[in-house]
Amino acid sequence: MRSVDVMECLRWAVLVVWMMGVWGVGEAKGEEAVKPNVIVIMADDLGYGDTSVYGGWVKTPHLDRMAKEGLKFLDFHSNSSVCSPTRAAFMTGRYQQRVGIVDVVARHLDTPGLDAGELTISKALKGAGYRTALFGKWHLGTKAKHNPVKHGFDEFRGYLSGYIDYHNHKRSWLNGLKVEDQEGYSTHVITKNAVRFIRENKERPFFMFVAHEAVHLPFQTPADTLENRKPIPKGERWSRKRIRPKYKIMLEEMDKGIGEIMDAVKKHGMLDRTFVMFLSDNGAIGAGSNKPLTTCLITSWVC
Ligand SMILES: [Ca+2]
Repeated sequence: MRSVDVMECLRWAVLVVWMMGVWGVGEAKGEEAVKPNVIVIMADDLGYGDTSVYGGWVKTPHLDRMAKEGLKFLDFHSNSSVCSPTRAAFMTGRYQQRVGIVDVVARHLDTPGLDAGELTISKALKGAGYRTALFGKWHLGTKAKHNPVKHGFDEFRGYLSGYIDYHNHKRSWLNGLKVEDQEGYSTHVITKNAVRFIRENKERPFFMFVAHEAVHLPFQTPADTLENRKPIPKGERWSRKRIRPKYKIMLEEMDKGIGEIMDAVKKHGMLDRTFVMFLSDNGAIGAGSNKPLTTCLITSWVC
């Protein structure tokens, strides 16, 4: 692919995904100047009013730093109020209805996955010589024909469904097409994969989609291992008092991971040739805050 086409791909992606910050955009010398690395970090169900970037109730120093040193967007609109359509639009650069993903991909909704014939940003960048990877959530189909490796990702470590247990994912964590678990708290596992991928690809352009599980339910912190869990008293499962402190820790853990990713970019000398973008796929539910917007996940009413 010609260099001008590479930039077209990037512009296409930027228009779709930029929401909270861009950091590390600059000029580089030689061939790398026209093939910058692209890292897209997507939170799941994070509210507009959750992070300190937007004056929210949880301190997120690493996101704050991204915004301070990069750009903060105040009028970005996600493509949908639920997971799969937003991801379909991001991956293809098209309205989600045009690729048949009008609702979350779920068995009971009889929704299809993303057809392997669609042109995706990962395919386009792979065709341009990029190494491509997805770590974390896919939610665009559970069949092999819908798998990220069929959509231009050289590497996929993560899960195909809407969410998993943060600690127990033996049956749902994949390496490409195969079930192959990586033990640990999913937010940490996703970050470790991302940092490792940056290290392994420091000599070549890459596109990495870091699709975090955080802060989607179930509300589980690193301390909520299987061994540590206690029965939840009746009526408290959705108690804001119970889940809000957990949500806060989940967001803080993701923010720490973003700091580790940024540190890796810096450590390997990529600051001047790496786009890093952060966004949420839609708004928050009960535990989070969407202020000053009204309503939440699942609804499209924003004023
Ligand atoms: Ca979501």
